[in-house]
Formats: sequence, C-alpha cells, structure tokens
Amino acid sequence: MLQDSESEAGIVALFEPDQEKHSDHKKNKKDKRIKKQVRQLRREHASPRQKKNVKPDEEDTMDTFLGLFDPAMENETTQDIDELNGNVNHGEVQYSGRRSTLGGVRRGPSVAILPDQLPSEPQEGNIEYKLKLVNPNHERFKRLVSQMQWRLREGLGEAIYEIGVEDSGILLGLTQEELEASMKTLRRMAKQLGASLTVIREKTISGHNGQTRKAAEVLVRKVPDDQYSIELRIAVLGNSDVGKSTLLGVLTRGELDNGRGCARLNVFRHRHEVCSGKTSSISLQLMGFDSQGNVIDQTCTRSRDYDDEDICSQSIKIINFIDLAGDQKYLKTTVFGLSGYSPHYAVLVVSAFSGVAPMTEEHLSLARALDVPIVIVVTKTDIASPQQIQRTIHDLKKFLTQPGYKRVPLIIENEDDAITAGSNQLDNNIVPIFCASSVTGDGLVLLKKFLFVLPPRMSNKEREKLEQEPSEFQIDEVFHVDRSIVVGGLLTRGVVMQGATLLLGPMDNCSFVPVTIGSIHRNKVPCRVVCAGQSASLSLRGPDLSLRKGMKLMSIESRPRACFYFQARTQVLHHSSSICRGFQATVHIGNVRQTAVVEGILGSRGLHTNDRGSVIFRFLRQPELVQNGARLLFRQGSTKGIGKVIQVFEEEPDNVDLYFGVAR
Ligand SMILES: Nc1nc2c(ncn2[C@@H]2O[C@H](COP(=O)(O)OP(=O)(O)OP(=O)(O)O)[C@@H](O)[C@H]2O)c(=O)[nH]1
Ligand SMILES: [Mg+2]
Repeated sequence: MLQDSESEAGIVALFEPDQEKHSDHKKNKKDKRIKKQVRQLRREHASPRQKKNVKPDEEDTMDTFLGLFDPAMENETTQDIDELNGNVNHGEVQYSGRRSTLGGVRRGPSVAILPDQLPSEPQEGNIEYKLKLVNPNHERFKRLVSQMQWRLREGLGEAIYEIGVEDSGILLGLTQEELEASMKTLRRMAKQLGASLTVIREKTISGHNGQTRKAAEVLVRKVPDDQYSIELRIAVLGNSDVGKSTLLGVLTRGELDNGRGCARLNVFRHRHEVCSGKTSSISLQLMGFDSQGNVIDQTCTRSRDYDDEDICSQSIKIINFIDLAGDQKYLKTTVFGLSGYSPHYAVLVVSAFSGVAPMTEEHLSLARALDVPIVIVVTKTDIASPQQIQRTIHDLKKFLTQPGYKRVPLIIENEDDAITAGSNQLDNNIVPIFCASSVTGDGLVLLKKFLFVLPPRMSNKEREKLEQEPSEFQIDEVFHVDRSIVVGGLLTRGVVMQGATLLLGPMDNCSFVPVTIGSIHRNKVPCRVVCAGQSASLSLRGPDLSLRKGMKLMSIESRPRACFYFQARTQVLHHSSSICRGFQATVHIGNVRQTAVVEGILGSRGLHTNDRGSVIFRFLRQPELVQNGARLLFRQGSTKGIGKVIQVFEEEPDNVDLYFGVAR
C-alpha cells in the first residue's frame, strides 16, 4: 500500500499545476517510487498458490468431493470460481494484445521510468517498432503500407508505431531531421490507407556526445470497412448522487455542471427522473471522438439540438456509455445493465466529498464477479477538502488491495499516466484512478485523453472467430415503432445482414419462431450488417409476437433449445444462514433476469457464506436460453452469489415441426 505521505504528495500535485513541471531528476525519482510500489503490491497480493506454487489442500478436497456427485465437473477445477472472483494469477502486472511500449510494458505505469531497453517487438498484435523511415524506395514503401494494414487489422482499426526504437527494443532515438522525415513517410503510409495519425507522446533521449535524440509514439487509426466507427461500451457505476449522470452529461455535451444538476438533464429518460434527480433506468449516452481526440459535442456541431446521428457521422471512435442507477432500490436494473449490456469496461464514480459507501463496494464486487475491468473517477473535487479527497483515495486503495481482490491502484496525475493506462490495455489487475470535477472541469481533460486511447477488449483473432460462429443476438430492449417491432441489443456472435431469417425465442412453450430482419440501425444510423460485438437495433418482420427482454435471435443452424432447469457451480458471497432447497433468488445470466428456485444442491444440505457447491436451479416464470459456461449472479435481499453454468437441461419445443422445418 502507498505510504500516506506519498499519496498526499500525489494528490497535492493533482491540484497544483506547477507541480507537473518536474525536473527530470525529480520525475525519475518519482517513477522509481511508483515502480517500487507496484512491485511491492504485486508481492503483497500474490495468492498463496503463486507464493508456494502448490494447490491448497482444501480446494483439492472440495473438487474431489463435488466430483463424486457431479460427472460434468470431472474436468473442471475451482479455477472457474477463482476466475469469477478475479483471483487468477494477477500477481504479475500483465499487459495483453495491444500495448503501448513507450508507455512502458516493462517501465511500469509512467513514461519516465522507461528503461533504455524495451521488450523486443511483439510478432503479433498492433505494435510496430521502426528505427527510422527515411525516404524508403518504392518497393519498401509498398511493404511498409501492407505491414501497417496488417497491424491495423490486428488492433481492430488502431495501431501503435514506436519511431526511433529498434526491433530488439533499444531506444536509439532519431535526430530532429530524421524524425521529421520518418513522420513524413508515416503520414504518406497512413494516407494511402485512409488512416489518421496522432502523435501521442515524444521522448527525448540524451546521447553519448550530449546530442539529444527523439523517439515518438504514434497512434494510427482507421475505421474498419465494416464499421462506421470503433465502438466501446462503458458502464457507469457508483452510489446514488455521486455525479454519474452529471459526469456523462458534461463529457457528452461539452458544458459544465452548475452543482445543482443542470448537466444531467439530457441524460435522463423519464420525467420522474428529472423531478427526483435520480436515475432509475438504463440510459445510453454517446460520446464521439474525431481522429485527433477532440470530443464531438455541441461545440463542434454549432447546434444545441445535435443528435446521435451527428456524433456518429463525425466520429471515428464512439463510446457508448451505459448510465446506471446508484440507488439501492434500482439495483436489479443496475445489475441487468452490467450483466446484459456486456460492457467492455466500467467506470466507478465515487464522490470525494462523501467517500466510499457500501454501494461503492457492492458495485465493485459486481464488476469483479462479471470480470469487467474497472476505472475509478473520484468526482466533486471542487467541494471536497484535500483531506476528504485523500481519505477517499486511501479507502479506495485499501478496498482494491485487500486480500482476495489484489488490484493495483494507479493514480492518474498527468497526461502520460492517462495515455499509459489507456493505451496499454492494462490487465484487470491495474485500476486507474482519476480525480475530477464536473463543475470546474478539473481532471476531465485527462479522462478524455484516457478514453480516446482506450481500446476495445477483443483481439482481431477473437473477433474473427466470433464472427464465424452461428449468430446470437440478445434482446435488451423492445420498441413498437409504427406498428412494427424493433429490438435493441447486442450481437454476441456471428454476423447479421438485412433480410436474414433468424429464430426468435424462447416463447413460453419453449419454441423459437422464424422472423426476418428488416432494417438495421447502429447508433441510430442505418446500416446493412452487424458483426459480433456490436450493438444494434433490428426491426423484425414475422407473425404477431409478444417479446420481452432476455429473448434471443438465433441463427437457424444453431438449433437453440430453451431450458427451465440448469446446473451451476456457485459460490455464496453472503447469506445470513444457509441456502437450501426451495430458496428463491433473482438470477442474472447475460441479459437473462428471472427468479429461479434452488431445486437441489449436490452433496450438501445447504450452502453458507463462502461455501461453494453445485446447484440445480429452475426458472419460475418462463423458459430461457442459457449456455454452458455462462457467468451467473444471483441475489435476494442481502444474499448474493456468483457462479458458472455447467449443465443445461434442454426442453423439447412444442412446435418442433416448424422449428425443424425451417432448419432444413
Ligand atoms: N459540486 C459538484 N457537484 C456535482 C459534481 N458532479 C455532480 N454534482 C452534483 O451532484 C448531484 C447529483 O448528481 P447526479 O449526476 O444526479 O448523481 P448520480 O450519481 O447520477 O445519482 P443517481 O442517478 O441517483 O445514481 C447533482 O446536483 C449534481 O449537480 C461535481 O463534480 N461537483
Ligand atoms: Mg444518475
């Protein structure tokens, strides 16, 4: 954990712009300190398994014990639950796929602790090292362009070029003239592909003879052909009244708040929300960036009634914020938003003034159970005293680093930190913490910078694999527009084209009925195709249907089967006594939310807090489409638990003829 005096210094620096102008010496010293702290945190929070490299006896016993009753569990270990808990090997700070090496894979979280030797250039992924690109001949230029195209594909439309760096990772740097010539070539290459360039950082390296040389980190961005823009989904969590809706209002509209709720008005969906000031539903807010990282808001469109269509048409990157409710009485809706909308990241908003609340911890645990990486924004810094801000950060750090959670908090103090945290696609164990005010605008520039470079959490290979699978569209919203039905949701697998026939269900009798896809809209803009990982609205043509959230549209070849009964490997996170047969809870599996009853617990009479067991559930209201391996959350009052579906007991559809008739 950070020493108090050190964290205080960090916080003071946030509010004193002069402090940002460190001398090199001071910066190096500070970065060494951060590096040391990260190492220390890794050591402190390494799991016992990591430390001893042995499997704990009790876990072995548990597995064997459950295995006796449950053949489906033979090949599984408690690793599943560990994964659900986020307890997998997080001892090492790991960086996946897209890494910004100048930002420092080995250097740690801040630019100044960059060693002269970087990791050697990764073969795969979207990072390319180039020592220099001075006047390449025609052949080499062509090769460079196709290489850039490949790197862009690897990064789903984004690539990072490290100029002045050898393939082995040594930062040699370039003279000013060489750097300018290299940048000129890079610009030509990007132009050829219709991509844009943004220099996100430059680094000065002092040479042996006192001559300074420079290395540059450049973000190359090209919107893939099948997409209008690069899209990220970010859920916004946090206790009630901490300023979530306000923050989104300020980020997306470009106008600051007055401290009395003016900025949140556009974020609300219902009149009663405007009256009470509390979010009660799930509201989607778009934030668009142009190629240079400028936010597309009303200041760009010169009109106050600009809409999502304007944002989409002018942006190359779109962030779809999911504003969720902080009030306890809307918790079910909040869990649905987090579980059903499959966000890539979650922003946890904490008020510096009121500090960490029980709901803050509740939301953190939810994100952890669903394996959604967290970014923390400490708001209301304008009305909180430095002591209150310090206490809030201290409490957050304490919570994040507690045994069993093992996250590494990283306070974002300057632009370098923001870019490093954003572009490195840090693994789940690092949690960036921003301090901001929606009234004064403090800290928002850093937050926007971070969001601009934050990548989607899926590699190109993963995306391509998902696209080849049979389609599955999960329905999160149903609208009736001019007598036709429109469903909004997420395509989790496959590709859906206009005019395609898909199976809609499950209906109450467990059947799926064929429907045709009419028009398709993404972010309110019409298009012809949706790919895996994208959210969209689809108009449906078919017989008179009663639709509900939680239904799916499946490709015919996937032959979907609904279920009432399913078995899940679960862990009880909290229960006042024990969970037994007959216990009822709201179960969340992706966008499925329904009350289910415990029909049996294998090998046990009841599960107490922290107990693990294999439980058979039955949906009470209607059948659902549930897949093996899906994550599950259940709650009832203060009782909560997590789990993974390990077996689904499929029902025979009533209209089997129609179903198979279509399939043939
Ligand atoms: N002074 C100050 N006030 C803020 C700031 N951010 C939000 N507020 C105020 O805090 C109040 C609550 O803001 P909301 O955005 O509605 O809070 P919320 O987190 O969305 O609350 P729920 O929807 O109930 O979960 C409003 O009156 C805002 O004007 C800030 O940075 N500084
Ligand atoms: Mg709100």
